[in-house]
Amino acid sequence: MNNDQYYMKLALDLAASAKGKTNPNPVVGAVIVKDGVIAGTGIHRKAGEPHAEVHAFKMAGDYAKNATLYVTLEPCSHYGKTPPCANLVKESGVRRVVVATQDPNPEVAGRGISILRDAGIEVEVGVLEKEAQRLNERFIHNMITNRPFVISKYATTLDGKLATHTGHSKWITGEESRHSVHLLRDEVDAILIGIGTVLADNPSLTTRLPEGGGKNPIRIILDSELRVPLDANVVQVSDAKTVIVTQENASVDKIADLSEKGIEFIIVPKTDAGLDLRILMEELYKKGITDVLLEGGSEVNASFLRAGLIDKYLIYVAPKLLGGRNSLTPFSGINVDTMDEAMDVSISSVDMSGEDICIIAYPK
Ligand code: AOF
Ligand code: ZN
Repeated sequence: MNNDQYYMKLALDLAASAKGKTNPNPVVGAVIVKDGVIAGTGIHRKAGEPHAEVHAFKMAGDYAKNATLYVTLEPCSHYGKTPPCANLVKESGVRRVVVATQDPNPEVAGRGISILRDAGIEVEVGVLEKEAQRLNERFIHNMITNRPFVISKYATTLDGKLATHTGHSKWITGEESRHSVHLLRDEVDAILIGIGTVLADNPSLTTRLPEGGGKNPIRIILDSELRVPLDANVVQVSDAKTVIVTQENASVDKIADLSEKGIEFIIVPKTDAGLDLRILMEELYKKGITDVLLEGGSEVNASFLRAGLIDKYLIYVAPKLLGGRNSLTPFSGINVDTMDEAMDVSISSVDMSGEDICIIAYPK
Protein backbone atom coordinates (compact mmCIF):
# COMPACT_ATOMS: atom_id res chain seq x y z
CA MET A 1 0.00 0.00 0.00
CA ASN A 2 1.55 3.34 -1.04
CA ASN A 3 1.14 6.63 0.88
CA ASP A 4 -1.84 7.81 -1.14
CA GLN A 5 -3.65 4.51 -0.60
CA TYR A 6 -2.80 4.57 3.10
CA TYR A 7 -4.33 8.00 3.72
CA MET A 8 -7.29 7.28 1.44
CA LYS A 9 -7.96 4.09 3.39
CA LEU A 10 -8.04 6.19 6.54
CA ALA A 11 -10.48 8.63 4.90
CA LEU A 12 -12.67 5.69 3.80
CA ASP A 13 -12.69 4.25 7.33
CA LEU A 14 -13.72 7.65 8.70
CA ALA A 15 -16.51 7.84 6.13
CA ALA A 16 -17.68 4.29 6.88
CA SER A 17 -18.22 5.16 10.53
CA ALA A 18 -21.20 7.30 9.46
CA LYS A 19 -22.83 4.64 7.28
CA GLY A 20 -26.61 4.83 7.52
CA LYS A 21 -26.48 8.17 9.35
CA THR A 22 -26.12 10.53 6.35
CA ASN A 23 -29.06 9.49 4.13
CA PRO A 24 -29.95 10.80 1.60
CA ASN A 25 -26.37 12.10 1.40
CA PRO A 26 -23.33 9.91 0.77
CA VAL A 27 -20.80 9.04 3.46
CA VAL A 28 -17.60 11.06 2.99
CA GLY A 29 -14.28 11.23 4.82
CA ALA A 30 -11.42 13.70 4.42
CA VAL A 31 -7.81 13.70 5.66
CA ILE A 32 -5.32 16.58 5.32
CA VAL A 33 -1.64 15.62 5.41
CA LYS A 34 1.23 18.10 5.77
CA ASP A 35 4.87 16.92 5.73
CA GLY A 36 3.85 13.36 6.59
CA VAL A 37 1.71 14.41 9.55
CA ILE A 38 -2.09 14.25 9.66
CA ALA A 39 -3.15 17.85 10.20
CA GLY A 40 -6.91 17.46 9.86
CA THR A 41 -9.63 14.85 9.58
CA GLY A 42 -13.31 15.22 8.82
CA ILE A 43 -16.45 13.16 8.45
CA HIS A 44 -19.79 14.13 6.96
CA ARG A 45 -21.99 13.14 9.87
CA LYS A 46 -25.53 14.01 8.84
CA ALA A 47 -27.41 15.53 5.89
CA GLY A 48 -27.75 19.27 6.39
CA GLU A 49 -24.56 19.43 8.47
CA PRO A 50 -21.12 20.51 7.15
CA HIS A 51 -19.35 18.32 4.62
CA ALA A 52 -16.27 16.26 5.53
CA GLU A 53 -13.85 18.82 4.03
CA VAL A 54 -15.23 21.63 6.23
CA HIS A 55 -14.42 19.74 9.43
CA ALA A 56 -10.98 18.72 8.15
CA PHE A 57 -9.96 22.30 7.19
CA LYS A 58 -11.24 23.66 10.48
CA MET A 59 -8.95 21.23 12.29
CA ALA A 60 -5.96 21.79 10.01
CA GLY A 61 -6.04 25.60 10.15
CA ASP A 62 -2.83 27.05 8.66
CA TYR A 63 -1.37 23.59 8.20
CA ALA A 64 -3.57 23.30 5.08
CA LYS A 65 -1.11 25.53 3.14
CA ASN A 66 0.76 23.37 0.61
CA ALA A 67 -0.73 20.23 2.16
CA THR A 68 -2.45 17.28 0.46
CA LEU A 69 -6.16 16.70 0.89
CA TYR A 70 -7.46 13.13 0.64
CA VAL A 71 -11.19 12.95 0.11
CA THR A 72 -13.34 9.89 -0.62
CA LEU A 73 -15.75 11.78 -2.92
CA GLU A 74 -15.13 14.63 -5.33
CA PRO A 75 -15.56 17.96 -3.47
CA CYS A 76 -18.97 19.40 -4.31
CA SER A 77 -19.40 22.39 -6.61
CA HIS A 78 -23.02 23.34 -5.89
CA TYR A 79 -25.04 25.17 -3.29
CA GLY A 80 -27.16 22.47 -1.59
CA LYS A 81 -27.97 22.69 2.09
CA THR A 82 -24.32 23.77 2.45
CA PRO A 83 -21.97 25.85 0.20
CA PRO A 84 -19.57 24.29 -2.37
CA CYS A 85 -16.55 22.50 -0.88
CA ALA A 86 -14.53 23.04 -4.08
CA ASN A 87 -14.40 26.79 -3.31
CA LEU A 88 -13.24 26.10 0.23
CA VAL A 89 -10.51 23.73 -1.04
CA LYS A 90 -9.42 26.32 -3.62
CA GLU A 91 -9.04 29.03 -0.98
CA SER A 92 -7.35 26.76 1.57
CA GLY A 93 -3.97 26.79 -0.16
CA VAL A 94 -3.64 23.00 -0.47
CA ARG A 95 -1.24 21.99 -3.23
CA ARG A 96 -2.63 18.58 -4.07
CA VAL A 97 -6.02 16.88 -3.85
CA VAL A 98 -6.47 13.11 -4.05
CA VAL A 99 -10.05 12.01 -4.77
CA ALA A 100 -11.24 8.40 -4.61
CA THR A 101 -14.18 8.80 -6.96
CA GLN A 102 -16.23 11.34 -8.85
CA ASP A 103 -19.56 12.53 -7.38
CA PRO A 104 -22.43 10.98 -9.43
CA ASN A 105 -24.77 13.77 -8.31
CA PRO A 106 -25.72 15.52 -11.60
CA GLU A 107 -25.26 18.85 -9.80
CA VAL A 108 -21.57 18.01 -9.31
CA ALA A 109 -20.44 15.25 -11.74
CA GLY A 110 -16.89 16.43 -12.40
CA ARG A 111 -17.45 20.16 -11.87
CA GLY A 112 -15.80 20.07 -8.44
CA ILE A 113 -12.66 18.52 -9.95
CA SER A 114 -12.64 21.11 -12.76
CA ILE A 115 -12.84 24.00 -10.29
CA LEU A 116 -9.75 22.68 -8.50
CA ARG A 117 -7.77 21.99 -11.67
CA ASP A 118 -8.65 25.42 -13.08
CA ALA A 119 -7.24 26.93 -9.88
CA GLY A 120 -3.91 25.19 -10.57
CA ILE A 121 -4.28 22.53 -7.89
CA GLU A 122 -2.88 19.09 -8.77
CA VAL A 123 -5.81 16.65 -8.65
CA GLU A 124 -5.58 12.88 -8.79
CA VAL A 125 -8.78 10.86 -9.14
CA GLY A 126 -9.24 7.10 -8.68
CA VAL A 127 -7.23 6.10 -5.59
CA LEU A 128 -9.11 3.16 -3.96
CA GLU A 129 -11.96 3.96 -6.32
CA LYS A 130 -13.63 0.53 -6.15
CA GLU A 131 -13.70 0.63 -2.35
CA ALA A 132 -15.11 4.17 -2.39
CA GLN A 133 -17.84 3.24 -4.86
CA ARG A 134 -18.79 0.17 -2.84
CA LEU A 135 -19.00 2.25 0.31
CA ASN A 136 -21.42 4.65 -1.40
CA GLU A 137 -23.23 2.00 -3.47
CA ARG A 138 -26.58 3.18 -2.11
CA PHE A 139 -25.96 6.85 -2.96
CA ILE A 140 -24.55 6.08 -6.41
CA HIS A 141 -27.55 3.86 -7.20
CA ASN A 142 -29.96 6.61 -6.03
CA MET A 143 -28.28 9.21 -8.24
CA ILE A 144 -28.28 6.98 -11.34
CA THR A 145 -31.75 5.40 -11.06
CA ASN A 146 -33.83 7.73 -8.84
CA ARG A 147 -34.88 4.61 -6.97
CA PRO A 148 -34.07 3.20 -3.53
CA PHE A 149 -31.24 0.65 -3.26
CA VAL A 150 -32.85 -2.74 -2.59
CA ILE A 151 -31.05 -5.34 -0.48
CA SER A 152 -32.52 -8.84 -0.41
CA LYS A 153 -31.57 -10.40 2.91
CA TYR A 154 -32.42 -13.96 3.78
CA ALA A 155 -31.24 -16.87 5.88
CA THR A 156 -31.27 -20.46 4.71
CA THR A 157 -30.06 -23.82 5.92
CA LEU A 158 -27.18 -25.59 4.23
CA ASP A 159 -29.80 -27.33 2.06
CA GLY A 160 -31.25 -23.98 0.97
CA LYS A 161 -34.45 -23.96 3.04
CA LEU A 162 -36.13 -20.93 4.64
CA ALA A 163 -38.23 -23.02 7.05
CA THR A 164 -39.18 -26.59 7.96
CA HIS A 165 -42.00 -28.34 6.08
CA THR A 166 -44.38 -27.12 8.82
CA GLY A 167 -43.25 -23.52 8.25
CA HIS A 168 -41.23 -23.24 11.47
CA SER A 169 -38.20 -20.97 11.10
CA LYS A 170 -37.17 -19.58 14.50
CA TRP A 171 -34.22 -19.58 14.35
CA ILE A 172 -32.21 -20.63 11.33
CA THR A 173 -29.10 -18.58 11.98
CA GLY A 174 -27.10 -18.07 15.16
CA GLU A 175 -26.99 -15.05 17.43
CA GLU A 176 -24.11 -13.30 15.67
CA SER A 177 -25.91 -13.26 12.30
CA ARG A 178 -29.14 -12.06 13.90
CA HIS A 179 -27.21 -9.27 15.59
CA SER A 180 -25.75 -8.19 12.21
CA VAL A 181 -29.27 -7.92 10.85
CA HIS A 182 -30.25 -5.53 13.62
CA LEU A 183 -27.14 -3.45 12.85
CA LEU A 184 -28.30 -3.31 9.24
CA ARG A 185 -31.86 -2.34 10.23
CA ASP A 186 -30.28 0.56 12.11
CA GLU A 187 -28.68 1.72 8.81
CA VAL A 188 -31.53 1.47 6.30
CA ASP A 189 -34.51 3.76 5.72
CA ALA A 190 -37.08 0.98 5.27
CA ILE A 191 -37.74 -2.76 5.70
CA LEU A 192 -40.18 -4.45 3.36
CA ILE A 193 -42.06 -7.74 3.79
CA GLY A 194 -45.14 -9.39 2.30
CA ILE A 195 -48.44 -10.04 4.07
CA GLY A 196 -47.57 -13.78 4.02
CA THR A 197 -44.68 -13.15 6.42
CA VAL A 198 -46.88 -10.95 8.65
CA LEU A 199 -49.48 -13.75 8.91
CA ALA A 200 -46.90 -16.53 9.39
CA ASP A 201 -44.41 -14.90 11.78
CA ASN A 202 -46.10 -11.76 13.15
CA PRO A 203 -42.76 -9.91 13.28
CA SER A 204 -42.44 -6.46 14.86
CA LEU A 205 -39.53 -5.49 12.52
CA THR A 206 -37.94 -3.12 14.98
CA THR A 207 -34.23 -2.62 15.60
CA ARG A 208 -33.04 -4.35 18.75
CA LEU A 209 -29.36 -3.89 19.53
CA PRO A 210 -27.93 -5.57 22.65
CA GLU A 211 -26.36 -2.24 23.62
CA GLY A 212 -29.76 -0.51 23.14
CA GLY A 213 -30.51 2.47 20.93
CA GLY A 214 -30.61 2.24 17.16
CA LYS A 215 -33.04 3.64 14.64
CA ASN A 216 -36.23 1.90 13.55
CA PRO A 217 -36.64 1.89 9.79
CA ILE A 218 -40.08 2.45 8.27
CA ARG A 219 -41.96 -0.86 7.93
CA ILE A 220 -43.45 -1.46 4.50
CA ILE A 221 -45.97 -4.28 4.05
CA LEU A 222 -47.16 -5.49 0.63
CA ASP A 223 -50.81 -6.37 1.15
CA SER A 224 -53.00 -6.13 -1.95
CA GLU A 225 -56.12 -7.59 -0.27
CA LEU A 226 -55.59 -5.84 3.09
CA ARG A 227 -55.42 -9.10 5.03
CA VAL A 228 -53.30 -7.59 7.82
CA PRO A 229 -54.96 -8.27 11.21
CA LEU A 230 -55.55 -5.19 13.39
CA ASP A 231 -53.71 -6.91 16.24
CA ALA A 232 -50.54 -7.70 14.17
CA ASN A 233 -47.30 -6.47 15.72
CA VAL A 234 -46.59 -4.22 12.72
CA VAL A 235 -49.87 -2.43 13.57
CA GLN A 236 -49.72 -2.57 17.38
CA VAL A 237 -46.00 -1.99 18.05
CA SER A 238 -45.86 1.73 17.41
CA ASP A 239 -42.08 2.27 17.78
CA ALA A 240 -41.76 2.42 13.99
CA LYS A 241 -43.94 3.88 11.26
CA THR A 242 -45.83 1.37 9.09
CA VAL A 243 -46.78 1.90 5.46
CA ILE A 244 -49.11 -0.61 3.78
CA VAL A 245 -48.91 -0.96 0.03
CA THR A 246 -52.19 -1.96 -1.55
CA GLN A 247 -54.33 -1.39 -4.67
CA GLU A 248 -57.26 0.88 -5.39
CA ASN A 249 -60.02 -1.70 -4.77
CA ALA A 250 -58.85 -2.26 -1.20
CA SER A 251 -61.57 -2.10 1.48
CA VAL A 252 -62.26 1.51 2.47
CA ASP A 253 -63.45 0.41 5.92
CA LYS A 254 -60.25 -1.51 6.60
CA ILE A 255 -58.17 1.47 5.44
CA ALA A 256 -60.12 3.68 7.87
CA ASP A 257 -59.55 1.24 10.78
CA LEU A 258 -55.83 0.98 10.06
CA SER A 259 -55.44 4.74 9.50
CA GLU A 260 -56.81 5.25 13.00
CA LYS A 261 -53.84 3.26 14.28
CA GLY A 262 -51.45 5.60 12.46
CA ILE A 263 -50.84 3.34 9.46
CA GLU A 264 -50.15 5.09 6.14
CA PHE A 265 -50.99 3.77 2.68
CA ILE A 266 -49.48 3.76 -0.77
CA ILE A 267 -51.83 2.74 -3.58
CA VAL A 268 -50.18 1.23 -6.66
CA PRO A 269 -51.67 -0.49 -9.73
CA LYS A 270 -52.04 -4.26 -9.62
CA THR A 271 -50.81 -6.20 -12.63
CA ASP A 272 -50.92 -9.94 -13.40
CA ALA A 273 -47.58 -10.19 -11.61
CA GLY A 274 -48.97 -8.52 -8.47
CA LEU A 275 -48.52 -4.98 -7.14
CA ASP A 276 -46.47 -2.82 -9.49
CA LEU A 277 -43.12 -2.72 -7.69
CA ARG A 278 -41.41 -0.31 -10.08
CA ILE A 279 -44.07 2.32 -9.42
CA LEU A 280 -43.80 1.56 -5.71
CA MET A 281 -40.03 2.11 -5.77
CA GLU A 282 -40.46 5.45 -7.54
CA GLU A 283 -43.06 6.52 -4.95
CA LEU A 284 -40.81 5.50 -2.06
CA TYR A 285 -37.86 7.42 -3.48
CA LYS A 286 -40.06 10.51 -3.85
CA LYS A 287 -40.91 10.13 -0.16
CA GLY A 288 -37.20 10.21 0.68
CA ILE A 289 -36.58 6.47 1.14
CA THR A 290 -33.10 5.76 -0.22
CA ASP A 291 -32.75 2.09 0.67
CA VAL A 292 -35.01 -0.85 1.35
CA LEU A 293 -34.14 -4.07 3.15
CA LEU A 294 -36.22 -6.99 1.86
CA GLU A 295 -36.77 -9.39 4.73
CA GLY A 296 -38.82 -12.05 2.93
CA GLY A 297 -40.48 -14.19 2.25
CA SER A 298 -40.01 -16.17 -0.87
CA GLU A 299 -42.93 -14.63 -2.81
CA VAL A 300 -41.79 -11.06 -2.17
CA ASN A 301 -38.22 -11.98 -3.03
CA ALA A 302 -39.41 -13.63 -6.24
CA SER A 303 -41.52 -10.60 -7.23
CA PHE A 304 -38.57 -8.25 -6.75
CA LEU A 305 -36.26 -10.58 -8.65
CA ARG A 306 -38.77 -10.87 -11.50
CA ALA A 307 -39.06 -7.07 -11.63
CA GLY A 308 -35.27 -6.75 -11.80
CA LEU A 309 -35.29 -4.66 -8.63
CA ILE A 310 -32.80 -6.46 -6.39
CA ASP A 311 -29.53 -4.54 -6.17
CA LYS A 312 -27.68 -6.63 -3.58
CA TYR A 313 -28.00 -10.01 -1.88
CA LEU A 314 -27.09 -10.56 1.74
CA ILE A 315 -27.33 -14.27 2.41
CA TYR A 316 -26.79 -16.13 5.66
CA VAL A 317 -26.34 -19.88 5.41
CA ALA A 318 -26.63 -21.85 8.64
CA PRO A 319 -24.93 -25.24 9.23
CA LYS A 320 -28.25 -27.09 9.50
CA LEU A 321 -30.19 -29.44 7.23
CA LEU A 322 -33.99 -29.55 7.06
CA GLY A 323 -35.04 -31.52 4.01
CA GLY A 324 -38.72 -31.27 3.13
CA ARG A 325 -39.75 -31.68 -0.50
CA ASN A 326 -42.05 -28.68 -0.41
CA SER A 327 -40.26 -26.54 2.16
CA LEU A 328 -39.83 -22.97 0.99
CA THR A 329 -36.62 -21.67 -0.55
CA PRO A 330 -35.77 -17.95 -0.90
CA PHE A 331 -37.22 -17.58 -4.41
CA SER A 332 -39.88 -20.32 -4.51
CA GLY A 333 -42.16 -18.03 -6.52
CA ILE A 334 -39.87 -18.24 -9.55
CA ASN A 335 -39.74 -21.22 -11.90
CA VAL A 336 -36.72 -21.62 -14.14
CA ASP A 337 -36.99 -24.42 -16.71
CA THR A 338 -33.42 -24.96 -17.83
CA MET A 339 -29.98 -24.02 -16.53
CA ASP A 340 -29.33 -21.54 -19.31
CA GLU A 341 -32.25 -19.47 -17.95
CA ALA A 342 -30.76 -19.31 -14.43
CA MET A 343 -30.27 -15.83 -13.05
CA ASP A 344 -26.56 -15.25 -12.54
CA VAL A 345 -25.17 -13.33 -9.60
CA SER A 346 -21.58 -12.50 -8.80
CA ILE A 347 -20.31 -13.26 -5.33
CA SER A 348 -18.46 -10.33 -3.80
CA SER A 349 -17.48 -11.78 -0.43
CA VAL A 350 -17.83 -14.89 1.73
CA ASP A 351 -17.24 -14.62 5.47
CA MET A 352 -18.02 -16.59 8.59
CA SER A 353 -20.64 -15.06 10.89
CA GLY A 354 -20.33 -17.10 14.07
CA GLU A 355 -21.04 -20.63 12.79
CA ASP A 356 -22.97 -19.36 9.75
CA ILE A 357 -21.65 -18.25 6.38
CA CYS A 358 -22.39 -14.70 5.23
CA ILE A 359 -22.38 -14.20 1.46
CA ILE A 360 -22.65 -10.83 -0.28
CA ALA A 361 -23.58 -11.00 -3.96
CA TYR A 362 -24.73 -8.63 -6.70
CA PRO A 363 -26.83 -9.22 -9.81
CA LYS A 364 -24.63 -9.71 -12.89
C1 AOF B 1 -18.65 16.75 -0.45
N1 AOF B 1 -18.35 16.42 0.84
O1 AOF B 1 -18.87 15.53 2.79
C2 AOF B 1 -20.46 15.41 1.08
C3 AOF B 1 -20.75 15.72 -0.28
O2 AOF B 1 -27.25 19.47 0.62
P1 AOF B 1 -25.75 19.43 0.77
O3 AOF B 1 -25.12 20.79 0.67
O4 AOF B 1 -25.29 18.67 1.99
O5 AOF B 1 -25.17 18.65 -0.51
C4 AOF B 1 -25.37 17.27 -0.65
C5 AOF B 1 -24.64 16.77 -1.86
O6 AOF B 1 -23.25 17.08 -1.73
C6 AOF B 1 -24.71 15.27 -2.02
O7 AOF B 1 -25.81 14.88 -2.82
C7 AOF B 1 -23.38 14.96 -2.72
O8 AOF B 1 -23.45 15.26 -4.09
C8 AOF B 1 -22.45 15.96 -2.06
N2 AOF B 1 -21.93 15.37 -0.82
N3 AOF B 1 -19.81 16.36 -1.01
O9 AOF B 1 -17.86 17.43 -1.10
C9 AOF B 1 -19.20 15.79 1.61
N4 AOF B 1 -21.38 14.79 1.86
ZN1 ZN C 1 -19.20 19.56 -0.18
